[in-house]
Amino acid sequence: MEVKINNSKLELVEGDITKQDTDAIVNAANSSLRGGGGVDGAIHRAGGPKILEECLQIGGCSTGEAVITTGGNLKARYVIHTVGPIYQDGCHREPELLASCYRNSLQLASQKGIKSLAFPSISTGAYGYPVADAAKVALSTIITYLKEHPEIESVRLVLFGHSTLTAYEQALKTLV
Ligand code: AR6
Repeated sequence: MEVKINNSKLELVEGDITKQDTDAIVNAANSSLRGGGGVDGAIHRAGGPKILEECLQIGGCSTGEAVITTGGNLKARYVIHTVGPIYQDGCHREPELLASCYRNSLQLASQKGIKSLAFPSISTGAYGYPVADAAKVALSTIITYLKEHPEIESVRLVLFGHSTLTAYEQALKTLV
């Protein structure tokens, strides 16, 4: 599924984020930036040790914030590492913190002259955020940003598995 937000493209695809040819890919990291499982593990495996070296130099990242490294051996030139909230019950600032992840990642992209980026579904794996709720937060935050920032030409959500893709498609239909 693909929509236009002014002149920018927003697309939803099923796939593996490590294979994307966008200028940057976004990692769903943890605050230590020392790597982990899920999408974090896949990015470090595919990108090689250079990314972890840079992460260790940065030293850490708070929930809702984002930092940037080069892309190592990946096709993408940069990896933006952001730390999603661990879902408790939805009443512990989870939506606000998840929105910050997307917004701060997009702001870093704008600052670095990155024109295309790919996001995974942040927080909906190990961190337990219900996918339908996370999809609404992710897409509404991205759409708001793209409306004000035409310098970002394309945002791709790379969803792992068909049910996650379907949840994002349903959320997007209610927003555009
Ligand atoms: N490409 C795209 N999406 C993927 C891939 C991939 N290669 N692999 C998994 N996903 P998660 P979180 C999906 O757990 O919930 C790590 O250990 C996955 O199916 O990667 O933010 C970190 O170090 C799910 O839909 O991230 C943290 O400790 C989504 O990516 C913690 O997990 C996010 O799942 C972060 O948890």
